This record gives sequence, C-alpha cells and structure tokens, in this order.
Amino acid sequence: MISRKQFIGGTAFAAGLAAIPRVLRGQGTEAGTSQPPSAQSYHFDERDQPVWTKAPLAPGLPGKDYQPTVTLNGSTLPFRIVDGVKVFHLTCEEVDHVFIPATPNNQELRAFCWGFNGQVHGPTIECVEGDRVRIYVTNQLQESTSIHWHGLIVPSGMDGVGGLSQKTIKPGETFKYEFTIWQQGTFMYHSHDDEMTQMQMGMIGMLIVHPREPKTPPPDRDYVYILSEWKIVPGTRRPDPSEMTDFNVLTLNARAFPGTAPMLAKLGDRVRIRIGNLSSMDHHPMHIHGHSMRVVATDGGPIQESAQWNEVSVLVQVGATRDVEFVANNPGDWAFHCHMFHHVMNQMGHGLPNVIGINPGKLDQKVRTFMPGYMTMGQDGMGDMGDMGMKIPPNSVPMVGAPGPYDYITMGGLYTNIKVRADLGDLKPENGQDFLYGGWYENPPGTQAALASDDELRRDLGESAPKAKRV
Ligand SMILES: [Cu+2]
Repeated sequence: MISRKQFIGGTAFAAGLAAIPRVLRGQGTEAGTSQPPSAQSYHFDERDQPVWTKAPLAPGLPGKDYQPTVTLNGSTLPFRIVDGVKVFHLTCEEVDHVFIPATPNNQELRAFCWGFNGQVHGPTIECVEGDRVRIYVTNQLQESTSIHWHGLIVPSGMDGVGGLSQKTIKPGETFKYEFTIWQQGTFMYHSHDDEMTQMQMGMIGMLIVHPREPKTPPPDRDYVYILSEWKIVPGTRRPDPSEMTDFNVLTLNARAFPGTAPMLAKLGDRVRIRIGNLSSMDHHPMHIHGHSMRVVATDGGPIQESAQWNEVSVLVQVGATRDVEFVANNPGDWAFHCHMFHHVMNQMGHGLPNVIGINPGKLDQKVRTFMPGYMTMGQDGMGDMGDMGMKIPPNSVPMVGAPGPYDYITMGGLYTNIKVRADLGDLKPENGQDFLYGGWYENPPGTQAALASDDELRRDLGESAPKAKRV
C-alpha cells in the first residue's frame, strides 16, 4: 500500500495526467454531475474535459424547448439572439426598492438598494442546456464590481471573481462574459467584488438552465425564489451592509410578508419550487403545509428518481439551491415559510425586554408620569403587535403580519402562501403583487377548526370539561 501523500507526490507525477482521480474530473459526463470513482476508470481521458468545452447547440426557445419559470415579485431577463448566441444585458445600479407595499394595515417599507436593471434582486436568467450565452455587464455603481455565475462550470477567466479571474468592472464600464452552458438545473449569479457590501445591498439573482432533452414532462408550475436577509434600521432608507449577525428584514424574491405574492396552483398541478439562498449568514428550512415535497435536484444537478427523498422542510443552506416538487392535491390556502421563528417576523422585534407572563398592574400609569405614552408590551405574547395600532417609526412595518380571512396572520419575513384551487379563473401568479392576490379559500363545512360547543365538550371530555367561551 502507498499512502495518499506518496501517491500524489510520486506516482501521480510519474503517470502525469493519467493519475488525476476520476472524482475530480467527472464533470464531463452528464449534466455537470460528478461521478464516483471506479477502479477501472481511474485515469483522465479527453471525454472528461470540463462541460464548457462542448460545442453549443442552437439557442433553446421558450414555449418550444422549455416552459418558462415564474419569478414572483420579480421578472425574467429578456434576451436577443445574435448569430446563434443568446445575448443578455445586466446593468448594476442603485434601485429604490419596495420590500412591502403600503396597505391599509401597514406603511410602505422601502430602501435604496443595489440591484440589476432597475430591480432587486436581478431578473432571472433562463437558458437551455447547450446554449451559448453572452452576458454584458454594465456597472453604474460608484465602485467596481464583478459578476460570478454561481454553480456554472465555465472557463476560469469567465468565473467572475474580481481580481482573481478578471480585472474588476470599473464604474461606467461594460464587460462581456461568454460561455457555453452544458449543465441543467437551478443556479445563481452574484457580485464577487466587495462581496459583503454588494451582496448585502442586493446584487444577487437566479439562473435557470432547462434540460435540452427532459427525462420527465415539465411541471405545470415552476416557481423561482431567492432568499436573502437585510439590516434596515427602522426609520432609515439604506440597508446596513456592515451588519454581521442581526438581520431584521428576511425576504423571498426581495419581498417580506405581507409583501409576498402567493404561489397559485390548480388542483392536480405538479408544482416545482426552485429555491436559492444567498443570505449573508443564515440557512433556511423552508416548510410547506398541506403537502410533502420531493427533493428532485440540487445545484449539482438532478437527483435520480430512486435517490430523491420526501420532506416537509427542506434546508436550503447559504450558497445552495434546492428544487422541490409536489402534486397540489389538497385544495386550500397553505403556508410556505422558513421555520426559523425569527425569520418569519419583520423589524421591531429586537431589543425588547422579556416581559411575557408579567402583570404590569399600574406600572404603565406610573411610568407615564415621566415617560409620556409608555406602554408595557409583550406580556401576553407578541401576536397582537401587528394590529394594536401602535405608532411605529417611519419606513418600518409591524413586526408581524397582516389581516387574514379569519383573524390576524402573525407572520412576516420569509412567509408566503400557496393557494390551491379547483378553479383559478383568470388568476395568473405573475399578476400577484402581495398576499391578497387571489382572495381566500372557503373551507367546506365540517373541515375547519371552530369553537367547541358545550354539548361537544361534555360528551367528549366529561363532567369536568371547561365551559365553552361565550363572547
Ligand atoms: Cu430562515
């Protein structure tokens, strides 16, 4: 037996390229996925060139070669075709971005962020396996930038790491990236220069590559989400890019609930949700109600059917994407949200003393003698804080929620709804702006939790049953 060190130090040099382990070079096989090493193929041959070396095919067209995805509260980047190449143009610029539009229940939350083509985050780039793409990047910021194609296997000089792969793009300059994509799945793009500032200011986006010859029919609904997190001090108009841990606006496609448009599905639709996470510091377990999801792909490529798994909370870690699918067989209005409690609330939740369970008695009255307007909050829980009509600082929103069909929904941040209906009428998901789109599901009689009657309580819980509450 020779050790790994001896192998690398001696034998590998002697054998030259032939000794590069297969695990390092499997990218040339299928869809960019790595293959496990096998005894007889432990050498490098020309079939194992990186995928970008393969000759391109004719540009794949929407409606013909793929079913376009939908980026709710966002958009898809248009392209033109020049001599068989798909040409895209991204402009990096400051954007006055709305995180939550004003409703009768909340004021608007907006901030000057950095994004692409007038929006935050950047529009979704959509292409097809085998496409040759040329992406122009114009920098209209006050500092240099560079764009990285996250998960794509491209020539080293096209990888977009400022200083390493290329000269940075100075203010006013336009750079050209060009490569052939021979992968399929859900990828991302983002700034790779002054990363902390630029990504925390919004310079991220999704990049979808459809299979050239799909093994399964396309899903009926194909939604794209990018998750991120921000620090916007209430009353200010710019995210704080130097924040390292304490984020207070958590977003799906740069919207926080109640500013998130719902996903829509017709009963029986196969729904795919592609989720990418470019939050600064947090992984997000994205949880679905009413259904379980099959994890069908990662940013490493599709997962073969026998290896896919089901779960109701899919962990999307920072820097990763996950594609999940489910059949919408359960009509209703369902929650889809991060399961970290502090990721489903908005600003205002920080710096509060823990007073839960305390009876303030005459405390408020006494404190008001020297601090007019003082109010003890949170002693009964925080669910009422959204609708108690408190005066809040400008450019901030209630910590949680919005009025739902029956009561107040005490969620914010990384929360949206999936509305599954037998008949969607004229509803089109891409027309939704906020949580109200599509109205609310009416639960059929006998299928909804409700106040128990005295008869029911006595029948099922016996003589010691509590009395039904009469309001
Ligand atoms: Cu989360």
